[in-house]
Amino acid sequence: MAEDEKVLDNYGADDIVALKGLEPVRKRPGMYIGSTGESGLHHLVYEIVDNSVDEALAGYCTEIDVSILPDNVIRVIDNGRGIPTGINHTEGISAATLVFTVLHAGGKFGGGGYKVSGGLHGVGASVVNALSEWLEVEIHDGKNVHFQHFDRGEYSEPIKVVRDTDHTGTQVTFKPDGEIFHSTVFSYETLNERMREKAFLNGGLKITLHDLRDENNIVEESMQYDGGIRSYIEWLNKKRGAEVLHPDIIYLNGTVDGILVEAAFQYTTDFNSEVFRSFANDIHTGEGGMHELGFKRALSKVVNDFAKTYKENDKSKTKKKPAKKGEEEKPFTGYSGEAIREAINAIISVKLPECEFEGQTKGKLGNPEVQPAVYKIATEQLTYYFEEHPETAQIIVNKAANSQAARDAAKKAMEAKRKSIMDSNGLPGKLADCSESDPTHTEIYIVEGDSAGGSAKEGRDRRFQAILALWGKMLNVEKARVDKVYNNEKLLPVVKALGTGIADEFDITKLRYGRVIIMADADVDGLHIRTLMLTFFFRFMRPLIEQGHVYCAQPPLFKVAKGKQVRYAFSDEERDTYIAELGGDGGKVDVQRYKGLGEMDPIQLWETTMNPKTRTMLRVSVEDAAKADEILTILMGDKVEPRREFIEANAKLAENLDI
Ligand code: TTJ
Repeated sequence: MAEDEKVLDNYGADDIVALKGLEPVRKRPGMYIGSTGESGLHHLVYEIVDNSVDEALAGYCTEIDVSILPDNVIRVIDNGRGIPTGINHTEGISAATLVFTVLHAGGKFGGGGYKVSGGLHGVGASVVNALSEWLEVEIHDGKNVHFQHFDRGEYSEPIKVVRDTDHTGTQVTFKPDGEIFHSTVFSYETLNERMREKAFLNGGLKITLHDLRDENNIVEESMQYDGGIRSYIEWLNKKRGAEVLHPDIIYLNGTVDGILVEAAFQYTTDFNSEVFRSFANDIHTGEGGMHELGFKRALSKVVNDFAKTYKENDKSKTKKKPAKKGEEEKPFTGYSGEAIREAINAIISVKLPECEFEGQTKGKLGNPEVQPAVYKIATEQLTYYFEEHPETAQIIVNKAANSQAARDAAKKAMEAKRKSIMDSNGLPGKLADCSESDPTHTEIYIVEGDSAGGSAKEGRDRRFQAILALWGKMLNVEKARVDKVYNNEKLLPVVKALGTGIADEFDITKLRYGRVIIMADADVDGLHIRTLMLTFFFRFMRPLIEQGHVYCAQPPLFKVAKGKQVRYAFSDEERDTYIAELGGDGGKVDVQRYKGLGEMDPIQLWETTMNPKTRTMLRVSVEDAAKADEILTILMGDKVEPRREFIEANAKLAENLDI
């Protein structure tokens, strides 16, 4: 008994040391786990699980069990060798106790091998201990169960044997500290996603996740993927609903200078996407880095080498047919990396003794030695794979050729489009500019359609009125994304003509016209273009609206005439008034309905819509533009409910809009 007390006293002294060592963690938790929000909370679990994954990587652990217990207590169990419990000679206390009480103690044990723990924040079990209201560890060494309890990182009793056992493994149970975390409620989904990723990245390892918080609704899933990252590719393709371009998933792996490299990829038929998912020591590197770079270089090299060989073989076969003059083939310089990667779905995973993470979000692998390591393994094995599977190689090379051709064609078309839109002054070719240049006097009419543009051009006062006719395919308002709209052939000339630039670069002092007037038909198409233009101004040139520069022209709907007497009506009521007025003496009154601006001759257009002395114009307010933005968003958006509500509320408009 006395001896026990003595031991206890010794540990009492260590107790203070342990607390001191972990004090900074409780003082500034964000420094160690990134945040004290959701992400930091879940990080605690990963930090503990990673220790078991390390044991699995060392080849001694095959199963990890993670449970969310009632009251949001977490329990992690593995079937590894168990944390060593013996006395550490330098420190004079149990190695297991050190793991939970000394910062970065994890690295001191079991040197060598690959460690996924000590990654992004690199903190280990002691940080979890410091940030837990309580934590308990049970170590099974095949004979005895060793147990220790901690409160906020402190212990008052040493690790001790509590019972017998016939197996080995480690179990850690902890309750995150409500004094530290904003919320201590775990998300099953978040943990499930991360555990699945771990299971894919460590093929064969079985991870089971249980949610035992609600006894009436127990949730549990076991994740084990013998195919590792190959299974990951398969799973991702299935989840995306992507069709594959070739049946086999290409897999490579190897080790160079202690760097373990694994990559798996498969092409899909989704030609707008290039998916790269990379990891370093199981940590997702969202910003890529040296491993991605090495892989991409290798892929380009091998695909282009094969493409060249195919072309040479092809040429030697068709030698007898000499190329026509002027059609001489250029030497093959290779497909671009982008063309080669189009439609790829790839995962790259490296494991190395120590990762350096850099970049904005520390999501980029910086270790320079990783690039040549990945490059070497990937070029060698991919070359071998292509030789062994010529059909797959051919599919991939053909896809690269097609992607390159499509890119070249698109580039050419873009270049031609740009040239046709802009003339030599950098102004849109379709702009009929005015002769004055003082923006306090000038105005620009943005007109939909060539015929209306023609009338406006003829009818205007060319001294201060400029006309920009928009042409090209009517934008599909429902489908067009506004960010894409910017590059649209309809809107680019507007940006250029106004001279202000957009978004962050918007500069009102560069505005070339004091009044920007949208002149569109009073029909559905006109409504489309107005909504789109206003949304565009609202999002990208808001000060233009705020400062009152934007107007909508009001073309008349009817022409009411009797002989030389002419009235223009802007509504049904007005039309009827004029009919009564002109027809008062019984003569024949002619009523013409304008279906579009194009139906008006230049003089009529000037008189009714463009002459500052006689026209009516509506100045667009920020509220008007915001409304347009809202309508466009609802019509384009993928949320069904607001769209249906909107359409129901605006049944008439919806009918007209044909949606
Ligand atoms: C270290 O090298 C000697 C044999 O045991 C190795 C070891 O520490 N294995 C180990 C640690 N397996 N599992 C853990 C572990 C498990 C959990 C849940 C938590 C922690 C901190 C460690």
